[in-house]
Amino acid sequence: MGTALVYHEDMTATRLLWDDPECEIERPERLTAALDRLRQRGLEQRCLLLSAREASEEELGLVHSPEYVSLVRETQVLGKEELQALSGQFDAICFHPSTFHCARLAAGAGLQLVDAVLTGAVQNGLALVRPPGHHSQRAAANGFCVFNNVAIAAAHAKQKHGLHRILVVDWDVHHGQGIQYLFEDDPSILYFSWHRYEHGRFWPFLRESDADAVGRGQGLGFTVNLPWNQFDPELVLVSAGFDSAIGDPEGQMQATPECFAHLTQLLQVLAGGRVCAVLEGGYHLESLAESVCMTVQTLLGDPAPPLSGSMVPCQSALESIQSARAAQAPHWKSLQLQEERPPPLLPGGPVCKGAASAPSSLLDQPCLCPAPSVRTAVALTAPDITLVLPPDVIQQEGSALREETEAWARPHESLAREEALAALGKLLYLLDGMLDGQVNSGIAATPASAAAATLDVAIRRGLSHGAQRLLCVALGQLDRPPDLAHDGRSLWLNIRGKEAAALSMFHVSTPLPAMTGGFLSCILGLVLPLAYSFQPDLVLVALGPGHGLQGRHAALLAAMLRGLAGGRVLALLEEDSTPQLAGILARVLNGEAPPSLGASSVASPEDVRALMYLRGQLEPQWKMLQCHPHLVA
Ligand code: Q9C
Ligand code: ZN
Repeated sequence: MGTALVYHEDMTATRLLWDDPECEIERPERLTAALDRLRQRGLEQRCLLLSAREASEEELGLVHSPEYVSLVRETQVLGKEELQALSGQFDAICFHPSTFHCARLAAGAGLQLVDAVLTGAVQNGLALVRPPGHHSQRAAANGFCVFNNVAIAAAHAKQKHGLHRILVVDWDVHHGQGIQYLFEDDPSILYFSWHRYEHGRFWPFLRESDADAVGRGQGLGFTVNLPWNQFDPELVLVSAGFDSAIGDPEGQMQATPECFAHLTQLLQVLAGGRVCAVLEGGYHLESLAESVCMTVQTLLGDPAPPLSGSMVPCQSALESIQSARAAQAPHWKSLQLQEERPPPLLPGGPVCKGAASAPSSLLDQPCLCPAPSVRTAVALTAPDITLVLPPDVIQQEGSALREETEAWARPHESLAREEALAALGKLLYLLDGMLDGQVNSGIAATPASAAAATLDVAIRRGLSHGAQRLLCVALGQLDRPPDLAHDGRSLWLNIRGKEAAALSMFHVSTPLPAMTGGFLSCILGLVLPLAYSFQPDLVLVALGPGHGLQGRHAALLAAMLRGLAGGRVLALLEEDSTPQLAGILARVLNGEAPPSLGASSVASPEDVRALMYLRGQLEPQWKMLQCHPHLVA
């Protein structure tokens, strides 16, 4: 459906007219550097380009007072001295005669983006704007921000499009106190911000930027730091500041450009993929340009490049997450069960043994990340005519050589039958295409009776032909291949049955949760932390016999696993799966948003208990699990 890029070069006009070290970082080159890089990468050409329009004064009035709008309008005719004097009345603001025009274009760009997404002209998009918006308040400019672009867009989405639930995610390094103030009593706009705080010693130095600010009145629980699994937004707006990126002089944080690809991808599973990002901060031109490219590339559906570096959360991050969780728990059912810390009623099972941590030599090896010519290939045994696929998804005809296929099949009785052998040949051909970097992701099918053996071959083939670390997520009755080496190169995660058990840090089994809420917790609280910690360069996800997974759950799982291994994900289905299931998985692996889950039920106490038990068992080895509540082993 496409990605919009909203811009107008007039927004480069506003600039600093006098000496002010605080304001000089917010300069016109921010926009030109980002745009040039998008062009260089061929990303601009893939977008629908929209020329920003000015927001009307009525539209500005959705969140600003008429007096304030007049005040800004009148700056157009002021001289330099008067502009400087007026600027001094605000914190970190430098007016220019073009400020009013630019700020109206910035707000208008956000409105156009929302209109384009909500009328279905595009799926998502980015507005490249100056001045930024999230610090601006009803009657005040603040922190380079004049009109609150994202807040105006949110109010407009409610008023003109009749939406009832809008999620605003603010990943700028600063707290967007302007957005918080404007919507703190409004439960229809969930404002989530992460920001540098330093216990109040980081700009804007506000007590109300802390985790215990949770909104007020009707809006209690709709401000600050939340998981998103009960809100089910209809639209996601992003206050996309890149001053949290590495190299930024203002934020001094360490987020690599790839982080923004992952953040974007995580948000794309919400609201049917309707994501509108609007530029806020970001003052290191190189880092800004790269991060903008990562965001746009992900909006366009390209898989996120793997994250690099240590996946161990630091103590202070854990404390921040814990205090936000505690502050929000009274307002969100999904957090309450976990807060109560149910006792470990599970029959224990063998205590997790294995290496103290993943071998560091493996973690240090860079993952290959070429840009494959085919994003997604479908290798079903009998090409299915009822399969509805986007034009760029390839139906693979090829098969591996007969002798080779037979050699791999030989140890397995269940692979002796002709149909199983034919399916294996297609799978091996697809897998080789992925390992060679020609194909990014794919789907293969196998007769149910041969599912376990086919998966076994796929794992061995993957490990012997280029994958350094292989993650296998197996649903249903599939056992870990018994003679698979315990060398830390494969992580086996089985979701089925009744028992939760961590047989080693690389061999985990968990029950399939009964309801959507439990399934979400399982993915967010177990599968993803393990997967991101492991940093695989190949992911196999197998829906085996009796997997019991609904299509939309399978789609969500595939969409989330696509964040790993640069999107190098191979899904293995049973031959008699429905064409709908194959179709939806192919589209999701190809970068389409999974269908919205709807406002989900919370996890059952049993599901929560199983998850907490496993996290307790595994948390000493997989440190990322510490971000979630767990029972201490
Ligand atoms: N050096 C935005 O990122 N200066 N605004 C802080 C500490 C103000 C940031 C002073 C920063 C404003 C949109
Ligand atoms: Zn900022």
